[in-house]
Amino acid sequence: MDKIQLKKSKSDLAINGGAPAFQQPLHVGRPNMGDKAAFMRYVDQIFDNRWLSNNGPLVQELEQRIANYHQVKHCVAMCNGTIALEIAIRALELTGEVILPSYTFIATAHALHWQEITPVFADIDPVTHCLDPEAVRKMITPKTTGIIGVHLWGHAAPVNDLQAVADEYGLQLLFDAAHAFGCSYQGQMIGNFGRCEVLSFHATKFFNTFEGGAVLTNDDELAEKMRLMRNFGFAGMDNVIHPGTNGKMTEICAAMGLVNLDNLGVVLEANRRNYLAYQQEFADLPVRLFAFDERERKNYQYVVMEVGEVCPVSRDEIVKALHAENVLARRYFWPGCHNMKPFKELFPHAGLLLQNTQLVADRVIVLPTGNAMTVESVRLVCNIISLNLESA
Ligand code: T4K
Repeated sequence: MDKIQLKKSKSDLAINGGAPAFQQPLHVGRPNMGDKAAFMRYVDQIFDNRWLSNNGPLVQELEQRIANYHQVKHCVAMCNGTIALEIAIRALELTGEVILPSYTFIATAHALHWQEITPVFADIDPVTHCLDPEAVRKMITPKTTGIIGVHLWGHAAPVNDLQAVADEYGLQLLFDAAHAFGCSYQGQMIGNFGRCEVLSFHATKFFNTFEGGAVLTNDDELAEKMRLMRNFGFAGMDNVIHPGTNGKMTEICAAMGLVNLDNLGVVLEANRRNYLAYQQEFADLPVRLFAFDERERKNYQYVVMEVGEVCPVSRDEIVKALHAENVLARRYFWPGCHNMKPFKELFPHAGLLLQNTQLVADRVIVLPTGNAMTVESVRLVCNIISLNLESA
């Protein structure tokens, strides 16, 4: 662990020739790790059982525990969140055009494009960073079959308003809940909204299984269909009854998940503690910390800072200064999916209708947190940001 010493003046900053604040890089998305000894006991069990994949006992136990945690009927575990999205999209028989935000991780758009569905980007609310239902309404055409809301940073998309739009036009609604493990909307756990909701258990997430993901749903038929699809459509030996792919989670990933589930309270407390420390340090700075609804359950996995017009230094200058100090802050999800090559080529003028997306994508810096991060490190990160603002 680095010895923490606050910097006194702007001449101490690494961009001005000072020593970097941290000897080891401070990553956004440093994995939250559970108990290693408990994980090794699962490894012994896996070796003893010689059961490695294909809906093994640990996967089944994990599914049950995640479904219980989210108070939802079904959890269908998958090898990662992107394949889980693709399987959900196929299971809902989406075709033609599907509306989604551009301000999301590229996987949301790729999952549609990979299924030969046109992703149609709608603008977001600049405060919540989630889809704006009125902007969605404007993008509906006779080819639209669905809407994907994204619960960005673990903050729920406007579920009821999106459902109203979906109902009015006869569209399917699903959610990319990759960031929203353990979060709620109007007091009800994520997993219970739309036709289904898709989680990611990637290493960088609040809850990880190394790689992994799942679809949560209360729909028995849909869950059964997705279980078939993730295992090549097999219904028993030699009997394929549905088109499918390989979306299965392995036992070793499930073991990591079971260990990390037992550690969720520790991670949540660390994230909350770090978030509150950031909030306290930012109180007097001309930057905004993304605010969560206090009435909802949240995981605080993303600490999102916004650099607005009143800030004397640009977002990119702050990121550069943080990187020089070994704080590997991220510009998630700049420049927006519509500006990434595959979609820029498809829709060169999409940006014209995405003004809030552009605004937010140019403002955001995601800062490190998690149970590998201490309050002292948070103070030092904020001290660096504060000195940079002074140096303007
Ligand atoms: N929908 C949304 C809204 C998503 O955010 C994501 C994934 C998905 C769908 C798709 O779910 P998955 O198919 O991934 O399950 C990362 C993750 O790879 C990605 O899972 C995640 N979103 C996205 C927000 O972040 P990058 O490009 O930032 O990854 P990378 O390699 O730069 O890693 C981030 C930081 O974490 C680095 O500073 C290093 C650190 N790190 C990473 C790994 C893997 C570690 O310290 N240890 C590790 O093991 O995308």
